[in-house]
Amino acid sequence: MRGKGGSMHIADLSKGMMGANGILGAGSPLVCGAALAAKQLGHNGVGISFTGDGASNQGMFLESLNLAAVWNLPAIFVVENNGYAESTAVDWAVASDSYVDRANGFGLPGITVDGTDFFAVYEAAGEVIRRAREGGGPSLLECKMVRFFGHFEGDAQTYRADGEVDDIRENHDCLKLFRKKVEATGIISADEFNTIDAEVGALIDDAVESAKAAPEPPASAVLTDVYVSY
Ligand SMILES: Cc1ncc(C[n+]2csc(CCOP(=O)(O)OP(=O)(O)O)c2C)c(N)n1
Ligand SMILES: [Mg+2]
Repeated sequence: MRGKGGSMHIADLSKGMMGANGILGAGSPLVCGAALAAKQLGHNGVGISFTGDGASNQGMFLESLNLAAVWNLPAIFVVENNGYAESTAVDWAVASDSYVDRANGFGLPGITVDGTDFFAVYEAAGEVIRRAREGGGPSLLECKMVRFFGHFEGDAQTYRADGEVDDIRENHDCLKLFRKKVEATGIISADEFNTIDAEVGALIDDAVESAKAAPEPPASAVLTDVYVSY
């Protein structure tokens, strides 16, 4: 909150967003809890967890698949497979070639989809959400992704092939691919896309400028916005 936690600690309970988690894989059991609550309370909610290829090797994630299947929870486990966990390529760390096979081992159906294709993700997500809402239980959705950046600012990425990042930026940028597809239909014109790009760019520039211009917080604010008081 207010820039104190960094990317690991973004949460917005008012939108049902339970928060990112600095402990890899720890979000999955929480999502089982949310899905159990939805089932018990009889509302239409679906619990959805987002886990990286690395985090999905955590025991908690695999236990959550099992629990969700045993309790037939309206839970969806999205695996964002971007090929790397820090500097470890997925082939070095994940025994199975397919996350769907892994899910099948726990009794869950799954779908693998090109995660850079907005429309493919939309369709596949719709299918698994529908299944969960109709009482069909949990599913896994593997999104094949790419990684534009290193693991941290200044990561030299010596573990990546020459030209790999240039290629994915050129050919597998989900925003470029979305624009190409939508422009071809004529639903949104090139001019409209340029206007949107300029507006969003200006919003980001303004946010950066105002953050840089803001006064340093006083020492007395060190504990505010850090803990939620329930
Ligand atoms: C339990 C635990 N072990 C190790 C770490 C350190 N760590 C932070 S990110 C990361 C790699 C995560 O890889 P992946 O799940 O593929 O996510 P990506 O960075 O690709 O989004 C590791 C090992 C951690 N935060 N929590
Ligand atoms: Mg990864």
